Amino acid sequence: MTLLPVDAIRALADQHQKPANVLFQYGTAGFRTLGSALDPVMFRVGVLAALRSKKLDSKTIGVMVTASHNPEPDNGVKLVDPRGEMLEASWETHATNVANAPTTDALIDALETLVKNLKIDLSKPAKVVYARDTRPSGPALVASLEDGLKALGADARNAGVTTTPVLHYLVRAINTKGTKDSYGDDTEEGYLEKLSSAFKQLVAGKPALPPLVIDCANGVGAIVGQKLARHLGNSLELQLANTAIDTLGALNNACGADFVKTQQKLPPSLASVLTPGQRACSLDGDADRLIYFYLDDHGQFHMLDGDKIAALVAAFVVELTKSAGLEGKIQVGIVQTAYANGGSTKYLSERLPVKCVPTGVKHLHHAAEHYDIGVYFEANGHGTVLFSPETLETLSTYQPSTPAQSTALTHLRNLTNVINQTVGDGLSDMLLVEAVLAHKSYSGVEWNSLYVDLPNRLVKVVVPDRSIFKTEDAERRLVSPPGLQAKLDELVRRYEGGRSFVRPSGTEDVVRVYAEATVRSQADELAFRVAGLVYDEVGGDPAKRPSEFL
Ligand code: G16
Repeated sequence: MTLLPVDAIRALADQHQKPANVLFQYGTAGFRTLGSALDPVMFRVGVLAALRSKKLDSKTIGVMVTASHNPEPDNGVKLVDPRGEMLEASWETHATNVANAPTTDALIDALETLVKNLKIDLSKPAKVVYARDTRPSGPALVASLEDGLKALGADARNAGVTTTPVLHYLVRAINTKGTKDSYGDDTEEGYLEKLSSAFKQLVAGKPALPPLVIDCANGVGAIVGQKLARHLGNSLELQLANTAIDTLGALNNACGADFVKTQQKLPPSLASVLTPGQRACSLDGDADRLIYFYLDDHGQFHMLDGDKIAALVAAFVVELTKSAGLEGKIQVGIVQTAYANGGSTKYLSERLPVKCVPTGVKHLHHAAEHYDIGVYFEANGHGTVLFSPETLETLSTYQPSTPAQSTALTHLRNLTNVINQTVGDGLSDMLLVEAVLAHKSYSGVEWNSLYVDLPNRLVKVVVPDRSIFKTEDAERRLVSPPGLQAKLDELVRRYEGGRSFVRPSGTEDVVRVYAEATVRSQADELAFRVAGLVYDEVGGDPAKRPSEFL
């Protein structure tokens, strides 16, 4: 029987010791905190990734070193399962336990318990592929991760500096190589080729759209976006902005998808770039989110967020299934979270089945798998479209009876290739949106007019311990602290079209407050009043009470 290589683990673990009094948590998208605190976590994630691969019969596991939308001093790490999806939930608990083992001895005990309880066959080889974004703390953290992989003797492949969605793609491509489910060539180049050739076929014969401005958040999207632009040639002209990946402090700073979504305004750096009517979009730091926007003739800013993307894409997919003669055979459904704008939920649920799940791509992804074609988007621009295996089979074997049906079927097949079905992908989603706009001859104005957003406001409240906030009903109601939800209900009742909820963030050390109402000033006021309630509940310093509008 093969045993854990305890001596190798001990020797390397001693170089990555966990400080006392720090607690790590595998949250919404893995471990996320200050990059300077993550060294011991990285080592342990390396060991864990190797064990996960052994457990899954030597399938390749992915590790992504990124803190996505967070500010530059933060970093993070998440594990990717063999089909390119997020780590199975039960292993999140194992990851948290292993990360918090206080000493090397305790770590070895925790690993031995895990191997025993999960019956992991240690004689199996371990295969891991990893990548990082452009954060300055990335190289040192990758070195710690490599120590963890080395301790278990894993066969490790470094995919370098690339986007999170490319890493997800690589994991699935590696694990399906040479099978009937082959996902594409297992390189970044293979990813770019797959997406761009599907896009070119989708827009063939359509008038070229005017150039698209992409705010790359000064992150890795600038690198991969540049390569994508070359692959696209003249099928779509990309104008990359915010590409300063080497400027300290620039990442996600006053730019990027999170800035645009939360501030609901143009990144100041684009003020001199964007012309009225021109389409633009923002990626986030690792290019897994996408938010569109444009300025109208009066210079007024208009945002097209994840909800608007879902509405645009779902309508197109439904239209194509009808035109292909597949109506009734393929059911399209939508998955949203509590952050979905009330306007979008009303619009979509009048047309299609809509499900609401807790925040986090992993929750949306699993819910979307229950539909034949599942369109899932968080309002923050994180999402994708999933085609079930049966739907893919139908699309490949279906015999159209008219030329119109045949054309629609070809478009659907191309959509399955332009879309990164492993995870939300800013660049892939951008090609998807551009293809739909080209087909519909829509500018941002027509797209925006699908439905009207209710005014809304998102506020962060810093609290000493966010773990006291617990929710139910897909995070729409608080169960703890006791009594707070009743106060919230009472407040919300006073606002026309009012809706608000409170939840602890899984990626930042804050509690998030969302509010919407029929009128802008009321949405703002409601958000800040609810934030005030949260603040008082935890006994916050009255001098620092959230008070922007009160
Ligand atoms: C991550 C998750 C998203 C989630 C976001 C915010 O995004 O992948 O699903 O919406 O965090 O989560 P929370 O409100 O719990 O902090 P990203 O782009 O940072 O990876």
